[in-house]
Amino acid sequence: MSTVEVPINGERLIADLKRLREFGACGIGVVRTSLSPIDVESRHWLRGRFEEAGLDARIDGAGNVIGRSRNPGKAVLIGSHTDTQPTGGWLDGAMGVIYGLEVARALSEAPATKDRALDVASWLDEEGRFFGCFGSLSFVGETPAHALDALDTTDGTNLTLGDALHEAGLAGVAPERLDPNRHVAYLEAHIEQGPYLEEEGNRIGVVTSIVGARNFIVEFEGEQNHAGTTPMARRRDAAHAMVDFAHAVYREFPTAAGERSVWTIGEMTLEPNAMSIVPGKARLNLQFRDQDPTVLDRLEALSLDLLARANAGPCAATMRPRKHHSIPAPMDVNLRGHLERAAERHAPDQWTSMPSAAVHDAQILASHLPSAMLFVPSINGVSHAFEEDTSEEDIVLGCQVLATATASVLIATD
Ligand code: HGY
Ligand code: MN
Ligand code: MN
Repeated sequence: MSTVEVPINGERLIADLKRLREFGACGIGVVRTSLSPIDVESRHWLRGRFEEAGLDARIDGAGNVIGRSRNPGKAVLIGSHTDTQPTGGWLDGAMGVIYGLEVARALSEAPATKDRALDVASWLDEEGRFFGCFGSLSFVGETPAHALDALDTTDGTNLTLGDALHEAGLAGVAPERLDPNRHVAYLEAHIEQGPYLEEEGNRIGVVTSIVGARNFIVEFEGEQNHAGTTPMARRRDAAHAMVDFAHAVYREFPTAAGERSVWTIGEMTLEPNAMSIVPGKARLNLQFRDQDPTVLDRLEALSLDLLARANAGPCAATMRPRKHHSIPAPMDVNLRGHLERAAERHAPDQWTSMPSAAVHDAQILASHLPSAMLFVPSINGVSHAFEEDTSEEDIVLGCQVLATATASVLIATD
């Protein structure tokens, strides 16, 4: 393991993180959904910061902010995302991008690494306002064609991604692509977004594998009618059908689930959603995740079985896949070693290896490039909520571990 010193500047790191937080600040949280006006504004700011750090920076046709080192030779790529959930926290994604910026500066300031190449990226739409991981999928050449025209935003603004890119002035702008002759590794740092690091007294997590996640829209169609005059036996109540289906999911998924499977019904809507009207239509979003694709297949098969049972009732039920279905991805063992040694150096006995129960752009890159991730603790394990937070000490420590590991990976390319 290289023992080069690549000191980061913690104050500079925190200052940039807090400046980014101001784009879409909402109390202690952030609302900066991909390609919203404030997100576009933040991307131009970020591009400027990349340039000031000596990177050749641009916003590409997929909305990615890419900073490319001007140094020749093999490059490590560090990235994450700066778009947020409809009600998000200030660190989810943003921390990993600003880490990349700070590591690029630290490498350029250290004699042993000033001629090394580090590229930095903010991937568009990891959070799936439009699709999910759209920017990183574009970068690896897997742009999902139907994502551009889909009308299915998570924040109810109903705009297609194509229109949003056009409004951001990015229509026709060339996308950046992974360069297999240049990029040798991808590293991503992220908040854990869960409770384990904090509960176990660890300050760094080295990710072993990233979960796969699937989303389905399940729709129920009955008959809208009067809530008073329609006898119970004659109703085709879409709400009743949806609630029965949801109840069956919670009752039967444990029979098909793995040890760490999770499933969530995070969206439910009724039409016309009026107190004296029997709903004619209802729809829910069913999401489930696991590290094992065969478990995901089992849960999907069970969902279809529950759908068939719903169709035996008075309402018609349909189920269709929604947005990006992420594939479980093991992290590169060699890169994990660099992260583990750096963690032991800066946080001896306060680090652990662990799976990621959240989806990340790293699982997109992992199909094309050796990839690895590190986590820092989330206070109270909270994320995808305004209360999301991490101590400044842990934020700075995580960045130093990443800088040391990045230097070690770069030197190992000799
Ligand atoms: O949902 C996820 O796992 C990610 O934070 N988008
Ligand atoms: Mn994230
Ligand atoms: Mn997220």
